[in-house]
Amino acid sequence: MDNRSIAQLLAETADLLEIGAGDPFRIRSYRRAAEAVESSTVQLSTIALDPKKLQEIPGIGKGMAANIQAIEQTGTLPLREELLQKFRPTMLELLRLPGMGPKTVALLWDALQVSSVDELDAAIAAGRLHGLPRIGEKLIEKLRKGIQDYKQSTGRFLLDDAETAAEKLIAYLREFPGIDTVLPAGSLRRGRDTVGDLDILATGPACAEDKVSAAVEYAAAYPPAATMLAKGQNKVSFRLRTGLQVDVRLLPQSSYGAALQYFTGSKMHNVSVRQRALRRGYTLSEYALARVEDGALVAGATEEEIYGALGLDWIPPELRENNGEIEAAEQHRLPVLIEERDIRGDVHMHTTATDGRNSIREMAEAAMARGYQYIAITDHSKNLAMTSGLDDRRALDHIRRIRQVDQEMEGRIRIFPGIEVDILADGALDLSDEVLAQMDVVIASVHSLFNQPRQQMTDRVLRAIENPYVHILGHPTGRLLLRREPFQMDLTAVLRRAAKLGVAVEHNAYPDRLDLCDRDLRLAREMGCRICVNTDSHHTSHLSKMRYGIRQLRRAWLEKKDVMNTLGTRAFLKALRPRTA
Ligand code: DGT
Ligand code: CA
Ligand code: CA
Ligand code: ZN
Repeated sequence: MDNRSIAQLLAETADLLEIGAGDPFRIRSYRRAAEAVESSTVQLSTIALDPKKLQEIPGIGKGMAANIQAIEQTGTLPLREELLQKFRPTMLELLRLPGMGPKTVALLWDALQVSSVDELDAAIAAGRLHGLPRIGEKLIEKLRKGIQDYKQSTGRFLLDDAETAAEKLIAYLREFPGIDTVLPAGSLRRGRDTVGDLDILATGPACAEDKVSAAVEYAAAYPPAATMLAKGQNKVSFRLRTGLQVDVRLLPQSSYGAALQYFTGSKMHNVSVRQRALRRGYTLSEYALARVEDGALVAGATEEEIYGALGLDWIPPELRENNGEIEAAEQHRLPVLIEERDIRGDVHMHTTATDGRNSIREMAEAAMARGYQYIAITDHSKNLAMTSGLDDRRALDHIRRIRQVDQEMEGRIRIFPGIEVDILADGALDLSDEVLAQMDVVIASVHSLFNQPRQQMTDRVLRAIENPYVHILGHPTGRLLLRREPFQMDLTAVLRRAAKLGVAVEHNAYPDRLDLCDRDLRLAREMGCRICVNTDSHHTSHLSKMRYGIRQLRRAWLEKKDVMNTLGTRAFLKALRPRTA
């Protein structure tokens, strides 16, 4: 275990002791040890088996050395576990609120039995904190604000962060003998653009009802788990250090499909499926699909069986939002959703000419490794000064360099010269038409003045796409997930005009953007827009973020034929807005 984690366990133990009004001397010794460990330059795990060496660290005595050894061996501290049994694990979260110390936590527990952030939120809302000793109006206000911030910061997570966290945990769970299948359910499985918490489902012989407790213990010992929230018969919930909550469920093979169906959601989809089951004389639960009259099991081990027994085709998780997928599954007309392997090229990426990290050639080679037939290099224009964006002259030089590398590739991959040209305040473009005319792929994007009034922004973007050299409208709403709302704009008007002009709209697959969102993508298709999915890579490693974009396209019901860059090189070029000039 790393020093920071050891220090955190010691500090938490000190906090818990203080909540329990423990011996001040003892409390201080834990705090001092936590600080010593945190600031130690020696990796404690390398000397944990040598008590003498541990005691050489100032602030660590004999008893504390034994504690650190226990942490290394078991991943926790007996005293901490004991105290967590006595109080509640969620109390440690309360302590993270500004203005909250162990004494206040103890007071709230004694007076109101409040032991979690949610309970505190409710108690404040009900005015139950008024009149408690040492709790004034100012502190209550501070806590209210702190709860808000806390909920926001632990609110939702980007899809790629959630997926990475899930993959690590899944790999860990699979190492346990007798666990063979581990899948994410919930919003991550449905590919939502952000994820609230992880719902992980595991099965295998070790998850059988009479054996499951060992697997539960193993899941609960997941080293990155920072706060244990609940531990049940076949379920463990904890929070990772990032604040991301994880629910792990261990299920017998016979009900794995039912659980996967239930915990994949969405809630609204499940409500519809359950009603359908009832109309057919079945009950559907997280354990099984069963007959109402005698409780006989109908299906449970796989999702296919369950949907099949209800007269439905299996529904891809991305569609399970109660948006018509059940009717479509009944009539066998679910779309054949686009897949990552359908993509033939990526036409939005940056290089060292502006704010990218790799050269033209490096980007091309990375794209070849992904099996692409073509890419476009689309660096920034001069209005984005902090990226050292290109002016007309540098843009022309860049075109020459791109064509040069394209030739050197000898047809193994095509590299199109392009640009991501800024849409200026009034809708004019940041480079001259003469230069734009020489680019094979022109993406126009808004990167500034996001707060213009709705009509002004609409006019601005409409004017930009009227420019005959624009092929693609880049990240059309400017949203940054968890950071910036989409800007105000009449998107329907923009999409209508784009469809008419033959300007494609981008789905920007970079996980901070995922712009257009799933709902707007569906609208764009309905309005007849061409759609192009790009990564906006600033590094060769970003090309693989394509998969997050594909998830959004699937959520928008899109098929291969709906997306331009599933076309081969020549067909793709032909599908770009024709140049009339
Ligand atoms: P999230 O975590 O906010 O990104 O979204 P989900 O969809 O992962 O929601 P979550 O974690 O609360 O629950 C996971 C799934 O479990 C949810 O999609 C459907 C199912 N589920 C949970 N609670 C309920 C419930 O009260 N009723 C029904 N029908 N399903 C539920
Ligand atoms: Ca979830
Ligand atoms: Ca959950
Ligand atoms: Zn951009």
